[in-house]
This record gives sequence, C-alpha cells and structure tokens, in this order.
Amino acid sequence: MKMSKGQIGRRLLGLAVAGTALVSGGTAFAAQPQPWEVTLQPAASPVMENIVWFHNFLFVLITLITLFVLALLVVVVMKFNAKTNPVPSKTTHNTLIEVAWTLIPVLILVGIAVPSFRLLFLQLDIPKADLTVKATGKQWYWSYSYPDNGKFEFDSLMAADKQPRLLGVDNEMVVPVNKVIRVQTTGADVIHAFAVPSFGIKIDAVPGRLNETWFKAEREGVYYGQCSELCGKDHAFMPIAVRVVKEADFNAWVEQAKKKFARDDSSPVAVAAKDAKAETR
Ligand SMILES: [Cu+2]
Repeated sequence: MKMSKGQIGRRLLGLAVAGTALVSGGTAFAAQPQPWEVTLQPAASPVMENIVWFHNFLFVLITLITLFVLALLVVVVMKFNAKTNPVPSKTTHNTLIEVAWTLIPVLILVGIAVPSFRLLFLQLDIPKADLTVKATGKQWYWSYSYPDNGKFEFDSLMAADKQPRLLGVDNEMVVPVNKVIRVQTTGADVIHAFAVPSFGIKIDAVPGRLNETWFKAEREGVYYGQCSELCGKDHAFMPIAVRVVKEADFNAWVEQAKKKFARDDSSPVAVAAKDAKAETR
C-alpha cells in the first residue's frame, strides 16, 4: 500500500492524538476498543490490573535488554572490524565475564518467573464466589443463566442497530459491582471462547465440558468482549456485553429477568409439550 506524504502525516497525527488521549484520558473510562488504541484496554478487575502491570514490567525489561544488546553490537562493529583492529586479540576465556553472562540472565528469568506464577495462580485459583453465571456459546450467540438466582436463561444476540457497532447486544449479561463472579463456560455446538479484555478473562467454551474462570468488576459500566475461538461463519458477530451495576440494581434486574426469561414448566406451552411427549410414549 502506497501512502502519500499527506496520508502519512495524517496517520502520524492520528497516532499522536490517540497517544495523548490515552495518557490524559484517565478519567474517561472506556471498556471497549478505541480508535488507534495500541495499549491494552483499561483494567476493571484485579486480574487485569496484574496483567497490565506484568505487561508493562516485561516491556521495560525487554526494551532495556534489546538496547543493551544493540549497544554491544555497535561497539563490536565499530571497534573490532578488520580496518580499525588489524591484529585481533587471541583471548579465549574470561571466567568473570562467563559467570556474569550465565548468572545475570538466570536472575532476570527468576525475576520474570516469580510475578508470572503469582499472576497464573491469581487467575486459576478461583476465590469464593458471590455469584455464578453460566455462559453457553452457541452458533452464533451467547446464552446466560444464573444458577444461584433462579431458573432463567436468556439469549444475548448482537443488535445491529446498537452502539458500539458489532459489540452491542439485545440482552446484556448483568452482574453486581465489587462481587466475585464465577463464570462457567460451555459450548452447545462447537468450541467458542468467552473473552472480556477489561476483566482479563479468556476461556474456551467447549461442548461437553464446563470450564471456570472468575472476575471482580471494580467499576460500574458496560464492558465488551468477543468470542475468541474461530467457530464458524458468524464468529465475528457474537459479542459479549457485560453490564456492571450496583447490587440493589442487580437484585431488581434479577426479579425482572426471572419473569421475562422464565423457564416456566407450568406454562400452557410447556404443559402441552409435556402432554404431547407423554402421548407418543
Ligand atoms: Cu463463537
């Protein structure tokens, strides 16, 4: 792709604007992808805060290592080429330097391993949950049920007329703020994956299996994610929208959802279906 000077200038300007917006926009909380976003989505759960910290830590570390190696290469190229150094040294061993270049990388790796394992345990060791939500991946939408809160289940389909585009859904998953939510995932047909970047969760939804993860949303708002396992033709159109609300609002929503999405076994339709089943036996 060829770009004119003007186009390149505009792109660079866009990047700069996005950069300053990210740095200065601490208060405007965004739980969805932003134009020109080059960083992780803002964290809204303890796990994601740790992921962001670990990412930044590694970024600083690899930058320093890369610059150090680059500096060594430059020194070698400048000082030890055949022209400036016609009679090379015959040195073959240097105990001190060999111990150093073995030990220092080992220490660096240990320094990475410790926070890495701590993060892994934080993600995998699910704390005592206040609430369980079961998300079932289907071709091509999600269904949510709340086993602790009653017998209801509802489908969450992408709503073409809703913003943000390709992320808005008709029925959002609703959870209370500052509560430990256990998320159980399974697939009804093929493998899907339940992922919400701001919570730092991404877990496969596999048919015949029940996977578990958790999050604790620390701020109210709507958080968006997407199916993250190629699952078929509408893989890109089965977004995840999680609305985080105050506990009282959540309880009110549950009462309303119980009625709206009831799996009522005594409804005329259900009774008729049961009768029909009995007759065929
Ligand atoms: Cu899917």
